[in-house]
Amino acid sequence: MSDGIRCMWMRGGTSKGGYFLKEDLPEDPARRDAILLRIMGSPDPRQIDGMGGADPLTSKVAIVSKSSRPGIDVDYLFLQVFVDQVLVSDAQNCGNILAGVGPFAIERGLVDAGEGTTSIAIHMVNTGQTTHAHVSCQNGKPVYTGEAKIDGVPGSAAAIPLEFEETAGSSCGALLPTGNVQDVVDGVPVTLIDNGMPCVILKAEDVGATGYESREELDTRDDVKAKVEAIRLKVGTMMNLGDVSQKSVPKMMLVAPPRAGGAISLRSLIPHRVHVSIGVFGAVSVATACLVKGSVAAPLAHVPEGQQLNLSIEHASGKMGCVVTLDNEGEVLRAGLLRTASKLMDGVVFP
Ligand code: NQM
Repeated sequence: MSDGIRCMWMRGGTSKGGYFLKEDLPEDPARRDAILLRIMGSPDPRQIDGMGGADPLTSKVAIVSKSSRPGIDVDYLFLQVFVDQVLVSDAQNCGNILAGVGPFAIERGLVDAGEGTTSIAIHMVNTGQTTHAHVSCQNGKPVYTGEAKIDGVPGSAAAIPLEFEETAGSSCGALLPTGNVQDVVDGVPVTLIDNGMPCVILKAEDVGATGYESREELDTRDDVKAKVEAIRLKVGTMMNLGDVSQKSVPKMMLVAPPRAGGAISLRSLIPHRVHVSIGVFGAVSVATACLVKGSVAAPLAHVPEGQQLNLSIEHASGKMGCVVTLDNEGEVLRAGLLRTASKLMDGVVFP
């Protein structure tokens, strides 16, 4: 058995995973990924011989290092370790795991914590954008306890506001990669959009769903999933993502009119399991779609007036509030939202 690898297990938003310093893992991506698969216990639907929680939302990895980029504190690479395939993908960002990156960077001494709030500039290696994370600190350490509640996580914790800029076209090269507000695929109108996460917006009713199902209910709907996957495989190249059969993007966003006071109702496939809530950049992309005139989402959405909008996405376990700032032309300039994180374990993992 090896001497093990130093890591911290953390909850970031509504996800959970292993946080590593870059220097603690092999440089070579193939060797690194083989180790991460063993750490998670993949491929195995139960991940019984590893740390993964048998769910894509709990089989995630953050690799963090001090940044040499001007004005940036740390670089963050996100890796999705597939549960039941020999696959580790860097083809997407994760804004939930991102919530733990600031506290982890402080814990490992990559960033000096001030008293009160420490603001950390994080370069997201997967897509090249920057996030500013605001972490509460005391005596040089992150504070995890607090009053902030996020749907999908029991109890409360310290708030970690995240602010994003210039996320449009993060992976697809443009906010609307086909240049159209709507395309039609397999007879279904779709909006292909990327404001931090490549997403396909479609009406739930167009694929035989309601958009109000529970996660468990929708997860058993093989008929819906087959239609959605057929569309996903076709739009990969249209979204400049190439062959997406082995990728965790694009995310499939089934929308319906809101019915709990939010802007829109959503069930998301990420892409083969139903999300228990919604991803962070997924939420930013859906909120943006609600604001794009002529999109599939716009006629269903309830959007408030103003230049700074609080758009709340209704999902399978509550709501995710997304604060969007528009420029004078009504285009999304900035987005931000609130997450929390927990430190669960700090130690050594044996692959
Ligand atoms: O969209 C799930 C999550 C995510 C990704 C997924 C995420 C995001 O909830 O930024 O956070 O869509 O795979 O962790």
